[in-house]
Amino acid sequence: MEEKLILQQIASCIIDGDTIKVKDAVTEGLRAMIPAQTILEEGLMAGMSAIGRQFRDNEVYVPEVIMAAQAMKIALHHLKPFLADRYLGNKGKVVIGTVPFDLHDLGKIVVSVMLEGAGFSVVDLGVDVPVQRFVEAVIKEQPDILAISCTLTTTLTYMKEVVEAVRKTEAGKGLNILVGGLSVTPRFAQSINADAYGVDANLAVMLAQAMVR
Ligand code: B12
Repeated sequence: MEEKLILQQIASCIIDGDTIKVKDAVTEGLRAMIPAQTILEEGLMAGMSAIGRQFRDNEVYVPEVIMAAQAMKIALHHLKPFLADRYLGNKGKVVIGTVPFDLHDLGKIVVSVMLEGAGFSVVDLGVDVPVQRFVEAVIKEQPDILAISCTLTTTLTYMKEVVEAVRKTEAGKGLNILVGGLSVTPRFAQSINADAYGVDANLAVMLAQAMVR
């Protein structure tokens, strides 16, 4: 099958929330020698953007979006070994999490997978992570980078709280803090004293690499 068609099929599996077919569709893409990065961007993310537009326009509702997110997670899990170059070695440690009360998971997962692919070891704290948990993780893990994700405009204020609380600790003083997510802007990132803002996962990787260099 032609590359474009396979990618469309992968995107359709995400849009339809087809948690069974999506794995086969990704496998077919890999067999057809489509680069894992292309499958991620032009298949999975394209599907997620489409469902996002449908959600915005009230064409689909929360259950459909949850199914799409489920399919995306399964696909990402399947694709991960092909994105990750295990021979790159350890480039540094990243602790990542989503701010309190924000349940949006996918952007953070994509960033994590891509960072692992670039040779970073990633400690993923999950979603709706309390401020104190970020602080404890920074003290315990002593990472090179703290990455914080925020999707909802209403939870942006917690990103500020996380940065402030982490900066107060010894481990957090010189720590590189990288922020991103749909509601974050470069200006906001600067206003809360984050070190960098990444608009997408590719930039997240480039910024993380620059931070540990
Ligand atoms: C999927 C989804 C959900 C799912 C989440 C499932 C899951 N497991 O993640 C569910 C159904 C649970 C959900 C719920 C809600 N959602 Co919602 N959701 C979406 C949707 C459709 C897609 C988001 C997504 O996953 N995109 C794909 C990922 C890969 O993209 P991304 O998150 O942008 O991440 C990329 C970058 O931002 C960046 N990035 C992300 N994190 C980080 C971190 C760092 C450090 C860096 C550098 C970069 C980075 O890199 C990523 C990859 O390139 C969007 C619509 C849209 N168009 O985005 C709405 C959207 C985000 N949701 C919205 C809303 C309002 C809600 C609800 C309040 C709805 C409701 N009325 O109940 C609830 C809130 C629940 C909560 N407390 O969090 C609004 C947010 C508006 C706003 N600005 O605040 C949106 C924009 C829809 C809309 N147009 O109204 N949602």
